Amino acid sequence: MSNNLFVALREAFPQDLDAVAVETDTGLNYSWRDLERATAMLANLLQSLGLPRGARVAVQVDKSVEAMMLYLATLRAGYVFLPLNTAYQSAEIAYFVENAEPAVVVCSPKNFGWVSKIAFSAGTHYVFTLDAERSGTLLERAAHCSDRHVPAVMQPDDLAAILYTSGTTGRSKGAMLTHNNLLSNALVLKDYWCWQPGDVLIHALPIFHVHGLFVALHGALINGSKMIWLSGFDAKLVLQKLPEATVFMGVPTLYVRLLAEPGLSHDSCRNMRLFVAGSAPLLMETFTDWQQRTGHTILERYGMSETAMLTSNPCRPSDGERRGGTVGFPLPGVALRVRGDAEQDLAQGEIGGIEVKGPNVFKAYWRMPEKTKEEFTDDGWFKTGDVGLVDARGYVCIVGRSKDLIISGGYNVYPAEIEGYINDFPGVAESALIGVPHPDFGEVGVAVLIAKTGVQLSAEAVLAALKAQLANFKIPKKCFVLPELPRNTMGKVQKNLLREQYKNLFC
Ligand code: MCA
Ligand code: AMP
Repeated sequence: MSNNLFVALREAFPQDLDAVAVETDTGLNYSWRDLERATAMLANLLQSLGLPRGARVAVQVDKSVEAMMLYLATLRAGYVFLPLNTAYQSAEIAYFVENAEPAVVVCSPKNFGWVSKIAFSAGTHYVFTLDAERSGTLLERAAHCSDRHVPAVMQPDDLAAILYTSGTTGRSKGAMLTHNNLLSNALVLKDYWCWQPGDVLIHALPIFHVHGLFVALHGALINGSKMIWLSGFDAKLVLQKLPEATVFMGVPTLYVRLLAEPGLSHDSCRNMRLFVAGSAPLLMETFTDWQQRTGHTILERYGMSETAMLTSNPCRPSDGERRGGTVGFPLPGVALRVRGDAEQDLAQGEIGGIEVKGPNVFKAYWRMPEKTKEEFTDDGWFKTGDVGLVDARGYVCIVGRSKDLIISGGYNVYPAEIEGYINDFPGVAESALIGVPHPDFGEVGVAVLIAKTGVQLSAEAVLAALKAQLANFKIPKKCFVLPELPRNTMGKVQKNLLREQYKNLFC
């Protein structure tokens, strides 16, 4: 039996391969046979390149069914998929390419100029293009390949994907996820979330992160479920599609935006079975508003790029009730503990660092053995960097993070990275990026900085410089030049005081 994740997903395809597997918001229908043939052709293209075992395929393209097929083809061919946020600019891409050394890069035609320059100079031999209108050199080349392909035989611990998730200090780390990490999690969620015949998923998330690429996509595929495939989130479009679907997954911002739609009602959700939220804290207000407006109770779950899904509120009533403000119970097979600073196990209700173990927990960070060692305990538990507790009924509650991280609209923003860029701006002496509440994105970054003596700094100029270098979601929503920064007795910037000072900026 091959442990190739693709084989397990392929086995779940329905008998009738001519049934619709994906229906796009542009009115295109793809059958399961289309998925089978296209992934075979793309896998044959990849294998025709003579790539070494474990070769990485880095992809920075707009969301499309073909991009999804490229992911499945990479698994099918036995290579390692490396999805990259479409908002990343050249400095960010240069880092990922230098760190991961992909054998193949696939980018959008509009970025081919600068991406190919970075890739070729880093030693990548193949750069293809793919756009969201089904054109580009990747498909042109694949069109000549056979639509028959025997999936590569993989071992459970063979790499399937590398997902970059920045550390609180320094540069991004590549979380190495194996076929078994992903397959074990997909199978657990299929059962725990009661996927059933006839389920239809609205897929409105990006496919360069775990939520959209693994939790949503694997969920539908491993159940042989049709997907209504949106090229991006649009609240009105989701509302229009709800009566045709049964499952929706989103970050809290998506729920906040849907609640702002007058058409959201019990009636518009009458066909729906399950709403899942995660990637960032779901406010109790959103949880209760959703119940009142739709009659549905959102199922909140907790995961990480390093672990896929860790905990989940129950789906079936026999597993318990869904409780707002909690991320539910550790999933079957996941062990979770909360420990204090002295590495002692804490009793129920006590707040400490969340640590986990399980078949879903990643192997290591790519080519960073020291960083990997730092983030696992001596007895093999992964330190999530999240702070929380397990309450008297066994529900896990995340109350904060020990890692300096801002989660904005579901995207992670690492202050250390942004502060580095701000500090490089001429005339800046020091800076601090803090997260403050935001009604739409949940939390956004606000930058404060001090100028070198005698230098006049313009906050607008600093932001403009950042916009030219960094992905747009990382750009601080506000920037203030201050005479000084609050420090503790150790001279460390007191970000908690800054968060307090600016907490009402957007609310
Ligand atoms: C867009 N902008 C943002 C964000 N998205 N700024 C901060 N945070 C964001 N998330 C910027 C845009 O560049 C634009 O700035 C301005 O805000 C308005 O953009 P808007 O049109 O509102 O953005 P959008 O295109 O509608 O996107 C918002 C979004 C998107 C749909 C919420 O951010 C999104 O799809 N988020 C989901 C991310 C995700 O999949 N997370 C899962 C990670 P300007 O005009 O200056 O360009 S996986 C994970 O966390 C773990 C493993 C887990 O548990 O799942
Ligand atoms: P990532 O770095 O993209 O893997 O994001 C993982 C982080 O997202 C976790 O370590 C948590 O800090 C956060 N996260 C994911 N799901 C939730 C949730 N339901 N509630 C609060 N934080 C969450």
